[in-house]
Amino acid sequence: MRKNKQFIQVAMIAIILGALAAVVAYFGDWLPAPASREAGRIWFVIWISTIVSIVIFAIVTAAIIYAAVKFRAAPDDDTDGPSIHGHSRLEIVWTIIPTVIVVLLSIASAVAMHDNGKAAPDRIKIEGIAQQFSFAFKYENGVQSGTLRLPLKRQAELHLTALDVIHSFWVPDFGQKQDMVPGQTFKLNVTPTRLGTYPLICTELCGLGHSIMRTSAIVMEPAAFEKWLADQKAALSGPPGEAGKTVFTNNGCAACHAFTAAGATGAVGPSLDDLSASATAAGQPLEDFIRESIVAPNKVAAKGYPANVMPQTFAQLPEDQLDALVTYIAENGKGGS
Ligand code: HEC
Ligand SMILES: [Cu+2]
Repeated sequence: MRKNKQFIQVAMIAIILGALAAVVAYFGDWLPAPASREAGRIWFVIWISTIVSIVIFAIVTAAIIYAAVKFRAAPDDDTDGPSIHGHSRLEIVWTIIPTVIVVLLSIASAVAMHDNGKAAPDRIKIEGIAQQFSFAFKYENGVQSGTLRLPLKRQAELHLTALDVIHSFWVPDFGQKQDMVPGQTFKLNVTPTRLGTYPLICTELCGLGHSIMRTSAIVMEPAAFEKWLADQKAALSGPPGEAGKTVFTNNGCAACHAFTAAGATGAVGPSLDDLSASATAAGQPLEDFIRESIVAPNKVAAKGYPANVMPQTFAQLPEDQLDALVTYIAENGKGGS
């Protein structure tokens, strides 16, 4: 009888604690709402483990609180407690329960990982290249962009690699992290389920500029995505001025440079409006100077500006895009007009 009453009291405490923890877990703003199918599966596993954790937390903490209050020794009680030796049934129970839990969690994770790794027949392939301190994304038609654009509800198979040190691809709303390792290419599937612009960040400490290594993943309506891709392609094969402007915009130059022709006002790097003086100082023809500044930005750092800030990924640009970019900047960055 006494035991029954104790059990009910512990159970009451456990239910109260469990309810409190569940409220904190459910109403706390812990995770972004999943924006991809893959994230949905990962969230499912996270919720299973959260529920298991809450149950264990409630039972263990209830037992501790009950014991601390109920069995507290009186201030003047110096006697030893009863000497207890083993309890086989208890030991079997506390071995079997965790084993079952761990096996169930492994199965749930394995199913989620397997489903997330499955290739859809209509997937698009996108190459992702990381370098200190920027990302570049290349599409199958040759377009390269500093932001990742994805069509809604269609699987994108990202082929991720790095050029210098280890970086890591992370869009919190997509749930997955994937290391980007020089010399290796890893695949990652993303099937976006929500339109929007999501932060895309490097989540592997990769050097001094690690904290600025971020861009966006933009999920678009499929038709708008196809149009964007085709427009980029068309602009790239159009007159050099237009092609160069597209390359300039796609690769995020505007974030760091002021350039009147492109309406850019960035202030991290020097203005590109008047490069003649810099070219003369470097003893190079204007176009050669611009090309070298883009492909090997650290060879000569502009006076008063830090080296290693301008990304080196632009050396990866397809030759025709690089040519168009150089021509475009040379045309509009002579100064003195
Ligand atoms: C993260 C910021 C950043 C981005 C993005 C960036 N740059 Fe730069 N850029 C710099 C900094 C800082 C310098 C000055 C230091 C140096 O020369 O490396 C610079 C220097 C240059 C120079 C030489 C300017 C001079 O006066 O010597 C050119 C040309 C240039 N960038 C073009 C570009 C182009 C084109 C793009 C896009 C494809 C681009 N940059 C993207 C930061 C950036
Ligand atoms: Cu990085």
